[in-house]
Amino acid sequence: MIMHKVTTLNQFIIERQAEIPGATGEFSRLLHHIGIAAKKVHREVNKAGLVDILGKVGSINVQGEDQQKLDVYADKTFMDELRASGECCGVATEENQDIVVFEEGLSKDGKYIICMDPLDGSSNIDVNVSVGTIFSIYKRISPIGEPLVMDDFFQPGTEQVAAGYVIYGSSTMLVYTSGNGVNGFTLDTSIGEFCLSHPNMQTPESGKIYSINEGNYVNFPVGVKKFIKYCQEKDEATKRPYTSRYIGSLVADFHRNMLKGGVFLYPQTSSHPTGKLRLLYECNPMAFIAEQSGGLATDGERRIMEIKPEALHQRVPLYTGSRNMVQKVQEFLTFFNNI
Ligand code: AHM
Ligand code: MG
Repeated sequence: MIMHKVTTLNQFIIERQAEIPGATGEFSRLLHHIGIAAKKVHREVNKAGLVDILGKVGSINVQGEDQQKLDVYADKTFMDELRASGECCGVATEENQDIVVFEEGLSKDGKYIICMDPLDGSSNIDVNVSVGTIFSIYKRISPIGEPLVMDDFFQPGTEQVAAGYVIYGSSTMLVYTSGNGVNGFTLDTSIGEFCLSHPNMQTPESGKIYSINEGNYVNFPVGVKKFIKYCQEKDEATKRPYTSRYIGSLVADFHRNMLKGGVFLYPQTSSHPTGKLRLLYECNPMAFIAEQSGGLATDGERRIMEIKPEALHQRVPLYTGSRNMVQKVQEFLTFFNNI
């Protein structure tokens, strides 16, 4: 029998602790608790199809508890685990209008804050399509022991200590970076552990996939329209036409492009004049991962991670993926002046 050495997420983060400047066991504990929450959400997401058998949202389950919507469940689960870690003193999530401050116990002295989208693309659950969790970790800048301030959450993405996502797909994976490359862990459900399956992930420099919701075509900036036509033209040297792939679940579209090479575009549209995706919960963490795997992420003008946030739920356009493809989008946008 061949025995493979398996590295679990917990082993890995303890071994890599030294990579984070000034990090002690606190950061490892935080990631450990994120891993636990991800496993709990995985379990519930996988039961989603049984909802008609077990009872619908809003009904009472056999234990007499109210059934929760999965995005509410994910939000509460991550919140509880982050609070339990004792290392995180406040959280901003897509589910909450305002920041949530942990004021009791050990947590109030935690040195990290988290921005996260607990269950991105949750409308896809009803049709059995992959969804994800996206998170971003910062060190607070206000002094420990004093109340958190909004500026703790309004740090540019360049200040991220770590970022990651969990994809609940045909298997569940946790992918994260702490600024020294990107590593992916697949959940082995037989032992209940995330195991290192994709060490040092690299985005191909170029790819053949473009991902965009073309239903919004008429409202796209001219540069994006021209880029789409460029993708569709035949050209042997650049292996065009490219292939269009759009799941409508950011984590799934991003993950596929990262593995295969490609570009993801969410420009401004008439219904979302500054773009749909949120800077704090979606764009910054994905940008950190994109760059750490050799790719790029811009809003068409600026590097995503250099944008100074001005509001918790701020939305920005997002162009991310393989370096050469993002640069090409950028060329089109600049040439056509982002109109
Ligand atoms: P959500 O945070 O409300 O779930 O929306 C975010 C999702 C992303 O996962 C995805 O990339 C995008 O919305 C798809 O939007 P659209 O349906 O407009 O193409
Ligand atoms: Mg979202």
